[in-house]
Amino acid sequence: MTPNRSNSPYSLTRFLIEEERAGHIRPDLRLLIEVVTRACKRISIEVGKGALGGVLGDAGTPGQASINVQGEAQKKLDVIANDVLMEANAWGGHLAGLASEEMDHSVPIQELCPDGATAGNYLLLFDPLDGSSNIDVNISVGTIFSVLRCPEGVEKPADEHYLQPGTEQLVAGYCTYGPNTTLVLTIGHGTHAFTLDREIGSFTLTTRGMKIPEDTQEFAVNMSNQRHWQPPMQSYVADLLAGKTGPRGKDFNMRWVASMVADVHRLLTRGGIFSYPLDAKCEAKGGKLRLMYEANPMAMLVEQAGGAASTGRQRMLEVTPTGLHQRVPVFLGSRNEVEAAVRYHREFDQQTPA
Ligand code: P6P
Repeated sequence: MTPNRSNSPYSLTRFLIEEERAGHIRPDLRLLIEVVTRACKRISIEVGKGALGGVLGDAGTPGQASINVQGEAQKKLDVIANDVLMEANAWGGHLAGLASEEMDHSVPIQELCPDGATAGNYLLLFDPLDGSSNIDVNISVGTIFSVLRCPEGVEKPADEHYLQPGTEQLVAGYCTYGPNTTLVLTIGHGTHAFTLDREIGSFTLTTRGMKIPEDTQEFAVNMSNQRHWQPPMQSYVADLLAGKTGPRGKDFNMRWVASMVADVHRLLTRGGIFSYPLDAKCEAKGGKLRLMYEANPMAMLVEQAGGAASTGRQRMLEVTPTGLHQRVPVFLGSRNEVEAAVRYHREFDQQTPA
């Protein structure tokens, strides 16, 4: 009897094989995605141990915190997640190199696997555990990743070979470790969600073709920075807060998880706008969030779901990178709301002499 395939769970592997047959991805890129998502399953297990796994709290020794290139104290799970992704990708032969929020510089595959892994065609960038300040209070965190093509003829990629605009991304995704573990992935043909079936250890397709509503009544921003914002952001949010009685003519709700993966997953699921604008505290660094492994992959996922992503003054995916850990202001989510926020910035700039 032929099994009733229509009822069998639609696994990530089956989805990727069908995308390969459709000519959307090459076999080596499909295998790279499988390696990265398998590492995310391992990270989900480590995160899920919580206090029982001795993995909470700060990395380093008592009184001697471990500080990463961002100047942030690393959590134990930041280091664990980074190691899981490095180990998983060391021997596969799919990568030419990788770069992480947790490491000062990119790592060519020859250094990652000295016994001569074959250099592959791709560059992998990731934030191994975004939102990790939430770990110790049991709030959702996640892994964000992005895949670029290694430039032709580059055997041993260095940092400058990663500095490609977001439009060059071949793959973008995140895995959120929350009440359930969900992978959200794009290979340039829509944004799709896969939920981890823990009983069989497999990601199962649960939403094909996520679509972000064009309008929203929900915004996500850290309001405690309000007094530090630039004038266009002050005006934009003041009008949101004025609600029905103000120029927007409708009331808005606010959410801020302080875990980008959680906030973005919400707006991909039900609409919204996520903002981390320039403020007096982060302006000198160019912003708070990182372009290459936070803003760009999220921008690709959001655009592929019909949303928009901007720095407030430029389409995110068209920013020309100048540094591996470059920071940018971020507005992304429901298309019409992002365009509203951009309009406040454009009108301010037009009225302000250069
Ligand atoms: P704040 C987490 O550290 C992160 O990089 C993003 O995940 C999150 O959106 C943002 O920073 C939170 O920043 O200033 O609210 O703590």
